[in-house]
Amino acid sequence: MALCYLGIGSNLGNRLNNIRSAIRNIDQLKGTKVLKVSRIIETNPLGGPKAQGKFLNAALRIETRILPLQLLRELKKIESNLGRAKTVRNGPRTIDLDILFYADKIVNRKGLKIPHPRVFEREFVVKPLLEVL
Ligand code: PH2
Ligand code: MG
Ligand code: MG
Repeated sequence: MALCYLGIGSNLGNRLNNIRSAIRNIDQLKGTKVLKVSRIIETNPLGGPKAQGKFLNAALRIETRILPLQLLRELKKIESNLGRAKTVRNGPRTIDLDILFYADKIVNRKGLKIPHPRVFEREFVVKPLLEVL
């Protein structure tokens, strides 16, 4: 089992439902358990198009047997099941699921960097993360 920390964000559609559904879906992944859920906070959008709406953000501590690259794939499946469409970088999204930390692993691939490279620059990530450490 690996301890792993995830960041969640949503600023499209029913943001609260999106986040709750994502958490339920993550908990239902094989060999995976959600151990702790942060409070859900509303945050101003950072980057992306000027006019996009505010985000709800949260963080999770999970334990999982799924390895990092497969976990990324599973999270992308959940994102797309919840209706996330491809959009512009940092643009509005129904749901965004990011791996922040995965045990003590360092991953440096094109599609996956762990720890998440911008964890410590982003208050909307750090604040919820501190609640679930
Ligand atoms: N995610 C981004 C870009 N900007 N801003 C907020 N407030 N919350 C986010 O989750 C967020 C963002 C890219 O993933
Ligand atoms: Mg993100
Ligand atoms: Mg993402």
